[in-house]
Amino acid sequence: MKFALGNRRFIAIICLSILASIKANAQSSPTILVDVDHRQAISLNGDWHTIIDPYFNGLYTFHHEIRNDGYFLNGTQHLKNGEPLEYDFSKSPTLKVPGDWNTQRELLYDYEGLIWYQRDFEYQPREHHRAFFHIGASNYKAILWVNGRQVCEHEGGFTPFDCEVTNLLHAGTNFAVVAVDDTRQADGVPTLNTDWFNYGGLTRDVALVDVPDKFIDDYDLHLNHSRTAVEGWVHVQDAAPGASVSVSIPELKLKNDAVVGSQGRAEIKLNVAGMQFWSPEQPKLYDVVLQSGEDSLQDEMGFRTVEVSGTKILLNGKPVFLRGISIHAEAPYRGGRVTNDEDVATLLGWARELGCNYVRLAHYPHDQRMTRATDRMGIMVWSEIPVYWAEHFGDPAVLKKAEQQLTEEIRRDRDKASILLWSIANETPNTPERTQFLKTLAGDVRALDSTRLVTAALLVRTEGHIKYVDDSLGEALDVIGANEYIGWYEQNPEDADTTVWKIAYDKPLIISEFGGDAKAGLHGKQTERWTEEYQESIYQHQLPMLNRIPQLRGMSPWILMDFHSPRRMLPGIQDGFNRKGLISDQGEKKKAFYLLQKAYKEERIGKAE
Ligand code: GCB
Repeated sequence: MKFALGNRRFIAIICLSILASIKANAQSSPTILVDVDHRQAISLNGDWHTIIDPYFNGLYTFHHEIRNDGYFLNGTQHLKNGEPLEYDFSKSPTLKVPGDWNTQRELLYDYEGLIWYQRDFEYQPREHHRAFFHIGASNYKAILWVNGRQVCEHEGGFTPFDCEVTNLLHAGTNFAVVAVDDTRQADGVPTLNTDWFNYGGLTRDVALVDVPDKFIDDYDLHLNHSRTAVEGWVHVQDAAPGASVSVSIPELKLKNDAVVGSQGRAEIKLNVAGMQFWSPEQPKLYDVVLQSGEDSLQDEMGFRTVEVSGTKILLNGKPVFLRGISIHAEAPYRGGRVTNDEDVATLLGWARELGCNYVRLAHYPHDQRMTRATDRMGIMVWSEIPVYWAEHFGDPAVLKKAEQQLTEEIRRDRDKASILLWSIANETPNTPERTQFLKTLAGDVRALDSTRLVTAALLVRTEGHIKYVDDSLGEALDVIGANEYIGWYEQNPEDADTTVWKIAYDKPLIISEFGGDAKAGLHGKQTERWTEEYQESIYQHQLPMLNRIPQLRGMSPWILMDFHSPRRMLPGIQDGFNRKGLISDQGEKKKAFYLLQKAYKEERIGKAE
């Protein structure tokens, strides 16, 4: 026995150095391919074999040293040292991808930890083509191996990443293994505590994407400020300076031929006389064709301008008021993460029915299906990264993680006309470190996308009947977002009647949250908490108060639909749900839904200027 242990330790030490060399050879940093869903690809959605591994046995030896013979090898025989193999993917149960694991197996409902995913796939290499493994989102950390070789690692649960696997694939059957770990991290983004459920797994589409040797990996095409031209650039990976790029909009018979400069980018300018600009009233999208050498991409895009003038938000030069609602990426009726077009259609259909022209996609980037749908439907969007509550703002590593997620979000969605606002945080404490951290992010947004507005949902300070919006971050924002809960976490609903707002910034204000819980079907007096009547009374008193704020340019009450949250445990009422939805998770509309609907439809709420 002693010998056996010693032997195993020795093997582990060798393994460690082998793993380090494998890493050095094979591991690449993930990148992001734009428009993956319009590229030639093999979908890897469907059933994946899975192993639940709370002790991380597939990664570490019994002395917690890194294994080189871990589950990622997808072994089928005894290990070389004679040890029996104690796992077998082919006999292990499956989980559906895309999907969170929590709602697929009862046993996994509250599981937080590591789960291994494995599947085989067929592949035929093509000469002068490259293959990228695309993961739409995996919450929270993921490591990918292909044919037993480690490819890349990724952290962050709501943004896509792509890892090149060209040299790791062969003709015929290949296999992929992904280790997904959703353990909450104090230094993660988000951090340990959130008011939403930590759904783990490969929650969005997975695919093997085929691109030519030199391919378009990024672009920024937007309407210029004077609305006379579509401008920007196209980046071609590995293109030689002088390589040609063209961008065309066939419907308008527009085409621009350009050449790649020293940065791998071709500058684009298309004069756009006769273009119909994207707006909620007419969400016109054009087919845009991008071409360079062997590579060509076609996508639908809308073009519009958005800017701030004093306290106004201007869309295509005209003032707009954002009649909105906040939405979590949780599937109606069945719960779990949004994974398909039907979930998206239900949620956005309800927002439409409510009379919204705007949604706040809280508190993290949603599935791209959502932003493609808002583009088509003409619903304006606030998109957010999960910098939420008390992050470790003094830690430069946390800043890096937030910057990475922001970059991934913006690169994925920079071509979506419906997104007007990038939000960099929600309800963070007003400290110097926090402000420094978020000012850096605001600068990053402007460097990545100078055509949109930067916002954040700030906390509001209360003194008696006065509400102050004076968080020092306001300076760095284009649009001020503010959350308040008069009648729920503070005061009574009718205190809104006498509330006075003092806003330290001469900028547009969006009330990014207000509301209160109600259990659908629970009725009583307006003064009884948890009833539909109490929630309705919050809305009744809020709307006139909000209408008295001259610089109010939008609102997104909290929230469209009840959603799972481990913080909400009141038996018989909450039962694990935040019940601030205007609609229950089973689609029942509460009284407050109809009240807000009436106000929105009659345009009794909000002024654009
Ligand atoms: C907030 C948070 C949101 C919560 C909500 C609530 O201020 O931004 O994530 O879910 O309040 O219901 O308490």
